[in-house]
Amino acid sequence: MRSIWIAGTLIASLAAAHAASAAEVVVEMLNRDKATNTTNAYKPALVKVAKGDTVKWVAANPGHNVAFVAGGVPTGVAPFSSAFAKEVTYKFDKPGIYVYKCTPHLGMGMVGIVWVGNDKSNLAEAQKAYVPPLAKKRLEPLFVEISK
Ligand SMILES: [Cu+2]
Repeated sequence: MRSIWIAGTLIASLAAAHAASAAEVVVEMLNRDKATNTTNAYKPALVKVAKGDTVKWVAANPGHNVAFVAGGVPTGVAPFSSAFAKEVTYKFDKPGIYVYKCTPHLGMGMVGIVWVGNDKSNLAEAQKAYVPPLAKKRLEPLFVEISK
């Protein structure tokens, strides 16, 4: 439940910070999130941004990347996959829910969501996008947070 609380707090603070202009939100790629004792994790796993904002994933630990999950992003968004162990940025110009994964650690549950512009229009599709069981389990509380 702690992770849900963290995500909720983050959403509240980001919403306040994003009222004015485009911003950059940082997500860490970690071998272990010590706060939650979760291995192979994005921190935070759920970020809420405004349309036009950029997310920067920093390679706090090497060996990870960021790749959109097929069917887990708004219609018309091109596939995206970053290089391993490198910081990467992506500018979110289209509202909606973006489910992403770490290519080598998807089976270990390394997934995250960027939620853009409060848009839930692809929620059902994003929930149906295939990910292995552990990843699905980690996405569940994030989808609950978005569904509120
Ligand atoms: Cu990884």
